Amino acid sequence: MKPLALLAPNRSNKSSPLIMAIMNVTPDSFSDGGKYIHIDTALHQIEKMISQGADIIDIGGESTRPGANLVSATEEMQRVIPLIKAIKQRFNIPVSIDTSKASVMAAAIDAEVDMINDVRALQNEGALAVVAQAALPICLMHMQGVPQSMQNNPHYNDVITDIIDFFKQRIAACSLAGIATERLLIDPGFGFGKTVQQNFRLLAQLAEFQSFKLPILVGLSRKSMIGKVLNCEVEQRLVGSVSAALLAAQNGANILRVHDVKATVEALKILNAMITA
Ligand code: 7PJ
Repeated sequence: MKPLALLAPNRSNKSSPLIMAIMNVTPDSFSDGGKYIHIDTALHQIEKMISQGADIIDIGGESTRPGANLVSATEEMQRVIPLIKAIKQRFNIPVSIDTSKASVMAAAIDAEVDMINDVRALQNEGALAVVAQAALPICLMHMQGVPQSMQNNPHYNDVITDIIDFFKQRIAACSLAGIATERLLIDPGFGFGKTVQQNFRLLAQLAEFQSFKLPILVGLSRKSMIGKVLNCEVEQRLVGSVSAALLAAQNGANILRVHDVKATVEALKILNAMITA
């Protein structure tokens, strides 16, 4: 297995970002809702993404798109835990669990997940304690508000400094709970309570988050900030997504969370060819 030491903060910025491939097992995901709820279909897609160059598979069982329905812990577990086990059995690739629920995190840890990806940055009840008991990397993502209403009227004094302040607070909370800072990754949370302009400002100034000396993860793939600029639906956002991923890579992203692995890997090869020349 590729060690998650790959995520270590001392990876040079010039080395290519890792590809985190998205596997949503939700009936209502915004871009591939319902496509992968059957385990065999999901495993087939995962095998394909691995062959295309995915470094990590991110499994999500709760849709966090704007206005999405809430899902119970039991249902979320039924969606994700068998799949995590099946991937660990068949493939040699780190698996990340995209969840905010402490009980789902605990079950995923039992199923030998390699990383936790929390869009609520361990603010849900019990999450800090569960993660403190494990020794895995954990991604803290910024979100303003809650998915049901986060896009209604996002407001910041300054989107960059407000999010930097949020990370300072969450890193301190983790530290207090016994989670070593070296285990943390940060993600500004594109599309989570941000206007299109705020999202693009985050992309332009992504390098400011390097001040934490933690790996930076970004998810831009097929998001509405791309659809708004291109005026296109979710299935027409490939070129926009890859372009945005490339800009993020140039601006300091260490992990790119994407749907389209092959296209993103090819784009990164071009960037790398330029950098190494
Ligand atoms: C993100 C995520 C993201 C991290 C989702 C979607 C919505 N986790 N989970 N960052 N987005 N870390 O894929 O559009 O941006 S779900």
